[in-house]
Amino acid sequence: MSEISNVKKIHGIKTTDKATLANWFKLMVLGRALDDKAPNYLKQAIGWSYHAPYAGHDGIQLAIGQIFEKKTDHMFPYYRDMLTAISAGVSAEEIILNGISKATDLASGGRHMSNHFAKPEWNIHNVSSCTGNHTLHATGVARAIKYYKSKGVAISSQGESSVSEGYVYEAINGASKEQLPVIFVFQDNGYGISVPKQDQTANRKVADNFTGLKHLRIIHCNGKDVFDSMNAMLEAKKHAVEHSEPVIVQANCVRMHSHSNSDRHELYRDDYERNYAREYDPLGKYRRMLIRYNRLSIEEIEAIEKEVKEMVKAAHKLAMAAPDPDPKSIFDFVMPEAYKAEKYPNGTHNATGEPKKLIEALNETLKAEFHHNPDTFIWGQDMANKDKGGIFNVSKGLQKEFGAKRVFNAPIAEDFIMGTANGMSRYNDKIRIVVEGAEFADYFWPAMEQYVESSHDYWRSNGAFVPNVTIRLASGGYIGGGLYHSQNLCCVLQFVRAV
Ligand SMILES: Cc1ncc(C[n+]2csc(CCOP(=O)(O)OP(=O)(O)O)c2C)c(N)n1
Repeated sequence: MSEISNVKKIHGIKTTDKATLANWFKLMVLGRALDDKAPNYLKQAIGWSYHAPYAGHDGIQLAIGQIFEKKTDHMFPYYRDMLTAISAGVSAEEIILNGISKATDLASGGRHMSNHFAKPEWNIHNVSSCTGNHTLHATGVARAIKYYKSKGVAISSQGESSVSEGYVYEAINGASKEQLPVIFVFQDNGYGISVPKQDQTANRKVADNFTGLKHLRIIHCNGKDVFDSMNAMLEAKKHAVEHSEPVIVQANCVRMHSHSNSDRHELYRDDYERNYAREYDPLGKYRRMLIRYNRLSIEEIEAIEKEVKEMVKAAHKLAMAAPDPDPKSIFDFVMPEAYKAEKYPNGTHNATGEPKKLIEALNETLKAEFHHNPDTFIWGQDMANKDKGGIFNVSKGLQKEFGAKRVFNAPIAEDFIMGTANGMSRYNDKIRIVVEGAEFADYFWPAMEQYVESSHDYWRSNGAFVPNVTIRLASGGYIGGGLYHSQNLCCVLQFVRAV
């Protein structure tokens, strides 16, 4: 068992301070009160149609929220991260507004699935339900954090099973290659819905799958224990910031309840296992420790519990009175206004009066825009190679002129190319990104996941975020290399639709 004085300092506050310990307890009690109350909204047909209870993940979630600094960090919580959001400062009312899909829900104005927490103004980002794909966004925004020399970190959080997704590997490989300050938290509760983790990967701790990557620190902790989790997250942040390196935090948790309200874990977990998970209850353990080590008296603890009850009641009342989304607003924020191509009107002919080739025009426009806007970036496969200028010559001379930090090769990982563009453009509104989405248009398929994701960010965030990304794809040029070097992607997309 961890010692109560184990955590030294958090943002200059000694955590053995009674006030800090009491505040942690209050946040944990508040989180649980909402976690336990959420299913009632569905039973009463009010909303909260999706709820994934976090009970059993309390230590690590409290710690993620506590180390998050809204001025400098960027956070990507997953659907089970209710306490993470509360610990970061999201209020009880805001959690309920999200749960019951009100118009004033901060994450999406009630558009997104419930239990997907966000607060854009604090850089707590709205993530999709496509589990774990925000690892790419966290990596992308960490690229901006590093480029602009901010002191922050990006924090991505997910369960251990979704680490099986290829894009998670792409994100961690890319973060290690670029040495980016991003923390990947794996909250390991042993299951992906009903699938035990031994069906996901051979290692018992999925973080061990990444031990061979350079510039990557891996920290293991007990995600059920507040102090061990705080130590782990503090160390992770310190390391990521001081060394500009990614860190994986593998946090061992238990899932005290079913995966979600549409799952029944008694169908695949026996009584013994369910009791074992319940007995681990991190909140109960923390409460007992506070009393045993004389940090808070029973009376003080009960006063906090009473105060939280009142807070939840008041939050419920306010959230219930909040407006529902207007059905007429459903078509708002489907597509941002189309860009008007009027900035460079006179470039259709070269100096000798000949019409310009498309490749020349693209190359010149890119250069003009890179001069005009210092917050412009481009990356892709095989496009930043001295005098070669990419396989189609479009990027010729760009890296030489604008440097390797703004113009660079990406790994052969199309989803990474797209996903980190989406992520980096979250850093601020000035950033403009061009990606060569694939070496030939036909190879864009692996990036479809992030392409689709990016296409609904605007709607899903209720207009709060649109990725400022231009995708350039070359199709039909040079060789006639069926099946994969001469297809026009638009035709293929049409074909798929026709089927
Ligand atoms: C890409 C994708 N595939 C499948 C799903 C359906 N799904 C939702 S949660 C989940 C299990 C994820 O388990 P884990 O990552 O361990 O997180 P936990 O829910 O246990 O916290 C699955 C398969 C999804 N949301 N996204």
